[in-house]
Formats: sequence, structure tokens, C-alpha cells
Amino acid sequence: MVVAAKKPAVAKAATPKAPVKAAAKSPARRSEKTGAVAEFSKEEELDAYRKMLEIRRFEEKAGQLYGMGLIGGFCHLYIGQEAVVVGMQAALREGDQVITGYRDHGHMLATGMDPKGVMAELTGRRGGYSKGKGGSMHMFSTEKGFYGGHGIVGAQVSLGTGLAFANRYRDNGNVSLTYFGDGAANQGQVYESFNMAELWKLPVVFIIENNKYAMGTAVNRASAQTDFSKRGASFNIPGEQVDGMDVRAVTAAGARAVEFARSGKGPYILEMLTYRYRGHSMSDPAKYRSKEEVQKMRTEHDPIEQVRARLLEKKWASEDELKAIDAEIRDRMNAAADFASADPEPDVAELYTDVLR
Ligand SMILES: Cc1ncc(C[n+]2csc(CCOP(=O)(O)OP(=O)(O)O)c2C)c(N)n1
Ligand SMILES: [Mg+2]
Repeated sequence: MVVAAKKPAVAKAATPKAPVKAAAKSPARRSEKTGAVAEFSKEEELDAYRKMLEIRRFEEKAGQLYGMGLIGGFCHLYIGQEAVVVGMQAALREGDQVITGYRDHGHMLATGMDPKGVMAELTGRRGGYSKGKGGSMHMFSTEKGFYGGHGIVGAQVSLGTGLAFANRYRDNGNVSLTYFGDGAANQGQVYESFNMAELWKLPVVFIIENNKYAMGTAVNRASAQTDFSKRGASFNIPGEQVDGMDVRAVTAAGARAVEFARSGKGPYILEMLTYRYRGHSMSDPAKYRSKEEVQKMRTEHDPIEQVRARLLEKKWASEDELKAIDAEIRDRMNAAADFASADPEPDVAELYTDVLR
């Protein structure tokens, strides 16, 4: 595979003057419904830049702590997929819920959970969201509307549908964002959930994060239907494919889907075409894809680079200003890591508290 020459491809693809032309290069990556990519204001671009960078820097720090032996067990990084959660979160309002699988740090940060509490949970410390007893895959914050963090592939889909059922029952107007992967999309309970969600017109948006792999298995080796936006067809659930590397496309599709669900029309499926740069978990031999493939996505489709290029191109921010934002975020993530390294582990007396027996 040929590696594309450095950055320009991203800068060019992201040039605001020619978004449609750029998107036409890979039609499958555009929102099927609208075709066009919504423009962002300066504030929206800066906000997306900050939020995506916060997730990226958090994850890089988590990767370092894992390498230092401070994080044990599994740790699944979200690097590369940041535009999905940041774009979707923009459509939510207080009271809405988010639920996902084990690749969950980005979702938590997007809902506004504190990086210190998330990092301290990764290192198994008292100040962690689950008091240091849950780890990477098991964190919750009802305050921020985050319902986990689930290690059983696909399990969150029926739970997320249940959240939507409760919303409907209580008639509170809230929507459940239920995220799962391309691999999880082949689980049986997903389809039982789809059936009930459409039958009872539940306010749930199913977001399938198609990052092209389930552990080391490529989508086309495991899925008979690789267009996941069509997976609800036999239940009459509408779906669309979205360029999950372009935060503007995600934001526009997210707003449409959430509005659809909130207005009582029932569930909606968004297939996010995205990519993870790191391994499945920290212990991934990465033999199932080439370095060139990863590099090509990084140089041509990186979600943060796209925003950065637009900000510079439109002169909405200077290199120095963007560097200052980055420095401030790095400081906060370093502080989170310091806290997560210094905070004590849970007391032995906590062994049986908060545990279902
Ligand atoms: C029910 C169940 N089966 C198998 C596993 C092992 N497993 C963990 S992650 C994973 C792959 C899931 O891939 P995908 O849904 O695409 O999510 P991604 O990791 O790409 O975010 C598998 C098979 C599991 N945790 N639960
Ligand atoms: Mg996957």
C-alpha cells in the first residue's frame, strides 16, 4: 500500500471551500441522507478541537501509565475515533443517557466526566469513579448520564434499549444513545433489542462504531452484511452511514437522529465509519493489518487534524493559539495522571462493599 505524502491530503480534504468535492472522493463516508457536510462556526470548530484533543491526550497518557505498569488488566484505547462521541454529544440535553462497551474512556470524557476520576479508576485508586474497584470497563455516572462501560460484547445494547423503554414509560422526553461496535453488531440480543425498540417506538439511537475490526477480525471476514446502516431494515428502523472521522458530519447526523427519536418516531441507526489507531487492547500483536493502512488513516482522515487544518486555513486560530490549547490540555491530563498515581488504593475493608452477592 502506498503511503500518502505527509499532511496535505487532510488539509485539502478539510478545506471548507470544497467540502462536497473532498467528500466525493469517498462517497460511503458521507452522510447518505444529506450528502453535504454541515459547516461549523469558529466557536464550534474550537470546541470540537478542544474536546477531541482532550480525549486524545487522555488516552495517550493512559497508554503511558499502562506501559509503566500503573494500569492493570485490560485497557482499550479510543484514539482515532474521537469525532464520534464529540459530535454525538452535541445533540444531547440534560437527562439523556449514554451507554457503551469497554472502549469507553472517550464516551465518559465527552459526557463531561472528570478525567481525574476516570484515570484514577484505571489505576485502581479510591478517587476513581468506581472507587478503584471497577477499572477501565466498569465506570458509571448517573449525574452525567453515563451508564457504562460493559465488557460483555453487545450486552449494552439491550440495556440501552431498556433505558429508552424507561424514558418512554416515564414520558420524560429523554433519549438513550446506545453505542456498540461492528463486532457486537453480530450478536443476537442486538436484534431482539431492535425488534422491541421499533415495536414500542423507543427513543434510542443505535450508534454502530464501525472501526473495521473486531479484535483482529476484519469486518468482511465476520459480517455477511457489511453495511451496518442496513442492519435494522427488517425491523423498519431507518439507518445511515456517516463519516465518523469528520466531526461536522457526525454532529449533523447526530442532531437528525436524536430529534427523530425524541419526537416519538422510534429508534434510529447511525453507522459511524471510523478507525482505531491503536491495537484492540494494550496487548495486541497487530498482525491483522499493515502499518501503512494505519498510517494512511492518520495522515488522510485524522479527525483532529481536519479541524486543525480548517481553523488555520480560515485564520480562526494561529499555530500558537492551538499550541496553547494543547499545552493547557496536556497539563490537565498530567494532573489527572499525577492524581491517579498518588491517590491510595481502596482499603481492604472495601472488598465486599458495592458488590452484588
Ligand atoms: C459475549 C462476548 N464475546 C466475546 C468477547 C471477547 N471480545 C472482546 S472485544 C471483542 C471484539 C468486539 O469488537 P467490536 O464490537 O467491533 O468493538 P471494538 O473493539 O472494535 O470497539 C470480542 C470478541 C466478549 N467480551 N464478550
Ligand atoms: Mg470494531
